[in-house]
Amino acid sequence: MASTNARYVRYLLIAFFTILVFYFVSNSKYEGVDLNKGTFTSPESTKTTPKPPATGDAKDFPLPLTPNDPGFNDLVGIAPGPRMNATFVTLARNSDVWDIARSIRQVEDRFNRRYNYDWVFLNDKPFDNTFKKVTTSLVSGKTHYGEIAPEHWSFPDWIDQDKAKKVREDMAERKIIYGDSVSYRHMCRFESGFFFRQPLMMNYEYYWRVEPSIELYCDIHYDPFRFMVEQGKKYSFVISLYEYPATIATLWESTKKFIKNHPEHIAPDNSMRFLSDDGGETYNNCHFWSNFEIGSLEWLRSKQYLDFFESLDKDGGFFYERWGDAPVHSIAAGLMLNRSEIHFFNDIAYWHVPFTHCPTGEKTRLDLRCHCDPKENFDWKGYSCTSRFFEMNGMDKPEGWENQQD
Ligand SMILES: Nc1nc2c(ncn2[C@@H]2O[C@H](COP(=O)(O)OP(=O)(O)OP(=O)(O)O)[C@@H](O)[C@H]2O)c(=O)[nH]1
Ligand SMILES: [Mg+2]
Repeated sequence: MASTNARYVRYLLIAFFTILVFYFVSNSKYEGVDLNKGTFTSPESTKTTPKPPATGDAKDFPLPLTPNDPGFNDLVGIAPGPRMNATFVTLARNSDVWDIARSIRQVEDRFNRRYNYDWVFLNDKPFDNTFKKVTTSLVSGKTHYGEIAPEHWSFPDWIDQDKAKKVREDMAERKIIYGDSVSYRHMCRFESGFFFRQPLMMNYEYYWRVEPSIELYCDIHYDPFRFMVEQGKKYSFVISLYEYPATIATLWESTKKFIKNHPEHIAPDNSMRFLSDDGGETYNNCHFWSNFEIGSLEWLRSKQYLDFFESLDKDGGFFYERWGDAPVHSIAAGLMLNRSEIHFFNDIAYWHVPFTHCPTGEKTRLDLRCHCDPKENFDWKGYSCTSRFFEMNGMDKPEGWENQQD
């Protein structure tokens, strides 16, 4: 009798643990990971001082947006006030280490040394020790390193490989930039549909994308993440321009199909006028340049955005053409967000080869201690779409813009 009871108890325990294991496996797909465990610490790390926690109620520390606001000139030491649930994010290869080191240094010097936000690095291969050591030594917040799952960096099974290969050969002949590259296509698809649901990213609500070899030319006096949260912004940009039409020949057809299938996802006060000059019939190729982005991860993880990505992905243009993540994000933001949710950061001065955003207006540049050449500012030149953005939103262009048109 006693041994029968013991057997029942054993069966019950086994059943209980099996259910427990099954529960965790089936619920873990896009869950966050424990960041404390994931943090890389170099054996030679010199970071010994723990950072003082940022404290304070938002209302006690209003954002210093202009030189007249308290705290604007206080650029030394840890910034007071609350922090948002946000992270920097970089997709990179090990060979990008010195180029991303330059970018991190800029971001830290101009902003993050006072805010200490985390930084997530993602790669389709394991990061090597040099990459981790160098980047961890430069970032003032915690660093995390994620390896991308193969299904987020490969051809989906519905893609016809021969057709995709022919496209690459044809684009190579036509000398379309990155037209023959498979990895560039995986990169664009990953940035369009997967970076925001990597396990590490599930821990955060806002992201700031940083690429290798960028420059930041002005001090950032307030927390742009907090600005986004407090102002109800979901997506932001510093540079906008026209896409190379040969890379996205059918992207707008796919978009129109999506609009037809999902009218419920289209925002009532959308930015169609930024994207199209004929009420949505054709795409004018305007997009926000996505190598810089501060945005809401929750929005990218929303049903609206995921439905859009999945619809595009099924159409195959990431491989049958060379759809970039910039037009994909921009069309999504333009159609599925209200205009008030998209922000142009005039005060974040930025360079990614070959374009510069240098704030218009000498006073702004001096207040922000900028070191960019205003002649390089791309905003009002013919190939930029930023004028359209201003016009669509009825915004006044900053003083002096007329002198920067060519
Ligand atoms: N892990 C990984 N990262 C990549 C790969 N290709 C590109 N990236 C990263 O993806 C981002 C965009 O790639 P870039 O090569 O900068 O593309 P781009 O900005 O269109 O072109 P550039 O003008 O060359 O900068 C960068 O952060 C790269 O480091 C890849 O094959 N593997
Ligand atoms: Mg780049």
